[in-house]
Amino acid sequence: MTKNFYVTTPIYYGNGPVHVGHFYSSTIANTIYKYQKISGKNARFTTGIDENSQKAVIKAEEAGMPIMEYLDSMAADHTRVWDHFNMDYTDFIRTTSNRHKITVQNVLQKCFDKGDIYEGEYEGMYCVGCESFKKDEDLVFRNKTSWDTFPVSDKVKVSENIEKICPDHLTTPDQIKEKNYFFKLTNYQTWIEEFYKANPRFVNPDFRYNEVKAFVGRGLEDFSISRETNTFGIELPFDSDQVTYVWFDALFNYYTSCIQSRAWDKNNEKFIDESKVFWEGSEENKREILHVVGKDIIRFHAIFWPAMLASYFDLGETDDKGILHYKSSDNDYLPNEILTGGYFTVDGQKMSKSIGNVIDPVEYSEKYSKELLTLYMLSAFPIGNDGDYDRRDAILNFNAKMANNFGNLVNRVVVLTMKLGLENGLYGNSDNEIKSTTNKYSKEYSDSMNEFNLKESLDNTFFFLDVLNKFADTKAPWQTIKDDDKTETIETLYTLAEWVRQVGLNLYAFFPEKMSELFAKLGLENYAARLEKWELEDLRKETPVFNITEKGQPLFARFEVE
Ligand code: ME8
Repeated sequence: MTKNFYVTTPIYYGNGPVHVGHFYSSTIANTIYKYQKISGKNARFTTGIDENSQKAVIKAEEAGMPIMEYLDSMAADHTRVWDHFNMDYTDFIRTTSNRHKITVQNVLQKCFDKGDIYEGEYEGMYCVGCESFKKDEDLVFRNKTSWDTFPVSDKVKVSENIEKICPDHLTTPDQIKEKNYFFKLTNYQTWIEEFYKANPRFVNPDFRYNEVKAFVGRGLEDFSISRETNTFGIELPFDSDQVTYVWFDALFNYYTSCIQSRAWDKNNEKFIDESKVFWEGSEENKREILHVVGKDIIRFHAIFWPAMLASYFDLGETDDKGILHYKSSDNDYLPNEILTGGYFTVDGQKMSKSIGNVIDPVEYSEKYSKELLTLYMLSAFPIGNDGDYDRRDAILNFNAKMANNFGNLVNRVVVLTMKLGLENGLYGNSDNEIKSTTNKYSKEYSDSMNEFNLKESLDNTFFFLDVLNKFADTKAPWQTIKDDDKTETIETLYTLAEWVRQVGLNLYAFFPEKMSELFAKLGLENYAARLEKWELEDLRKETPVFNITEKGQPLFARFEVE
C-alpha cells in the first residue's frame, strides 16, 4: 500500500521579504518531498506565512498600509519566491484565512473545555522579535559603551550603561502585565518524557534532542497562549477580548492544511478533509509527518506542539493519582520527526541588513544559478549543524562538481556518441558489472535520502561521478573511437551514459529542471513526467536506448570568482 507522507516548512513571519535563511528550510523540505513523491509515496508538502503577529502590525503601520493589504503583498511576495524556485508545495497556508481561524478556534475551545486552558495574569517580559515571553536566562546584558554582552546575573543591575536585551534581536523586551490565558503544560510532564523515551528519533539531530530533553527534565511550566493588548489575531472563542498569541495559532497550521485541504474542482477552490489520510494515523495508515524547522523554534515544535496535540486529541491515559501517561497509539496523532536545521552565517558573519550580507535568494540565483544555491546550501554542512555560506567557495564548489565533473562528462558522452553516428541509438546490455555498481550507488543514495541526510546523498553522488570520470579516462573512448572496430567505444559510452542516467534519476529531487534537460540531451523521453508519476524505481531498472541527436548548450555554466 502507498504510504502517506507529509512534510512541512515553518510558516515564515509575513513581516518582511524572504531571505536565504527561509530558503534553506524550504529547499530541504522541497527536496525531501520530491524524493518521497517520485519514489512512490502519496506525498504532500506545505508552506505558508504566519500573519497574526504584532510584528506584521508594526510593519504595516510603518509602511502606511492597511494590515490586510500589507499581508496580501507579503503573501504574494512569498509565493513569488517559491514559484521562482519551482517549489512544489501542495498548499500555501495563511493564518488569516477563514479555514485556519475555524481550526484554531475549535482547538482552543476543546482544550478549554477539557480544563487545559485557564485564566491567569502574566507579568514579565515579551520580545516582539521572537514573539515569545522571556525569562532572565533567555536574555543578555549589554554594556552600552563597549557593546559587550554577558549573561544576566543578580550581581549586575540595569542602569544608564547596562541594558537587558534579547540576544537574537538586540532589543529590550517589553515589560508587560496583563490578563492572559495559560496552557497547562505541566499536565504533560510525565507524558512527554515517556513519549520521548518511546521515540528516540523524534528530534533529529540527536544533540538537539538531548538539549530538548534536558530542558524538559528541568521541569515544564505552563505558558501563556493569549494576549489582551493585541488586537490583531484569532479571538479566543471563550473570551473575545483576547486573541491567541502566535504559537497556539501558528503550529496548528500544519493541521489546518490537512483538515481543510485545498483542492480544485473545475477551477473552483474547495476544501476537503484529508486529516484521516495525512494526520490521523492508524494500524492500516502508518502515515509519516516530518516538520522541517530551524533551531530557533525547536522548543515550540518538540515540546509545546506534542503537548497541544495531546490535549486536543485526548491522548494518553490518566492513572489513579491523576498523572497522564503516554501510550503507544498516541503516535497516530503526533508528528514522527522534527528535522532541525542549524543556522548559517554568510562569509563568516551573521546575516544582517547593516553588514549588507543578507542574500536575496531570487537575485542571487539569477546572478548565478538556482542549482549553485541549492547545491551549496545542501552540501556545505549537514542539516543540524550550524554552518557558513562562503560565497567564494560556493562558486568554486559549483564549478568543480557541476560544471567540470558532471557537465564535462555529459558533454563527452554526447559529443562522442554523435560522432559514432549510430542509426538506432546507443544501446547495449547492462551487464552485471554496470548493474552491481549502480545498485550499490542507488542503495546508498536512497538510504541517506530516507534518513533525510541530503548532504550524504549529494556527496555520494559526486564521489560516484569522480569514479565515472576515472573510468572514462582509463577507457579513453576519444582514443578508441579512432579504431575501425567501434565495439569497445560503444560499450564504454553505453556504460557511461547508463551511469549518468542513474545520476540524473537521483539528482532529479534536487535539480528537477536541470535533470530534465539532461534526460532530453540523452534522448530519453517522458522522464520528468514519469518521475512525477512515482516511477523512480521502474526507471532505474529499465534498459534504455540513448537517442542522442544534438550537442546543445553545456548543462552547467561556469562562474567567475569575484
Ligand atoms: O519563526 N539560518 O518564522 P521566521 C538558517 N513564524 N535558517 C534560518 C535563518 C538562518 N540564518 N534565518 C531564518 C518563525 N531561518 C515562525 C515559525 S512555524 C509554526 C512558525 C529559517 O520568519 C529557519 O527555518 O522567524 C527558522 O526556523 C525560520 O527561518 C524562522 O522563520
